[in-house]
Amino acid sequence: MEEDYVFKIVVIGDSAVGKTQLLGRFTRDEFFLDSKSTIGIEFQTRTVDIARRRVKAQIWDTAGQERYRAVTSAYYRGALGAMLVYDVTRRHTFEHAARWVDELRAHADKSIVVMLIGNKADLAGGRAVAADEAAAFAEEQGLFFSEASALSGGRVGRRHQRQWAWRRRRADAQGHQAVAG
Ligand SMILES: Nc1nc2c(ncn2[C@@H]2O[C@H](COP(=O)(O)OP(=O)(O)OP(=O)(O)O)[C@@H](O)[C@H]2O)c(=O)[nH]1
Ligand SMILES: [Mg+2]
Repeated sequence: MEEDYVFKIVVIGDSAVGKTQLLGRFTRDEFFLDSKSTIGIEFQTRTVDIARRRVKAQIWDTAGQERYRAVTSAYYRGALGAMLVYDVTRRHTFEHAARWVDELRAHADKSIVVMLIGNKADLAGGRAVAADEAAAFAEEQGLFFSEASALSGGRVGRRHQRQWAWRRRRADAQGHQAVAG
């Protein structure tokens, strides 16, 4: 069945924060403990029904490792949403979030919707970033915020669905359909 909308979403954040695993959890409900670092760019899709419309999310994933990052503008082109992921157990990945926000402001559409995601929330004992602190940063930067766990699957589905419902309304308001493929 044809989809009514195709939304491009990009996933960004430092290496090993769990971007690829979050994506795998969401699109195939899979998780691999020994995943390999991403090289280049990949995308995965999942179609969901929201308010009687078929919405295909085309979610782009790339390497957080600096040495693989040849992409900038092309990666962000046409993206309606971004998921900026950090690892709640590694503080520097949260501290780098401000730099990722700068990169978005430099290369992405001004109206892009950004969700800050504190991943690995299952590792409660190793927590190095308080949810309140991240929520405050998100508010100051105008981002949505949620913690998640690609390992346990916590909150991944509902969060995305909320994001899409929101985006579909916006797409309706702007009168555009099927932005890609
Ligand atoms: N405990 C736990 N481990 C996770 C979670 N998500 C990812 N991991 C682990 O963290 C490591 C890195 O995950 P990836 O998804 O490959 O990280 P990435 O952000 O895609 O990394 P790059 O591709 O290098 O940018 C892997 O060993 C995963 O198994 C999670 O929610 N909880
Ligand atoms: Mg990856």
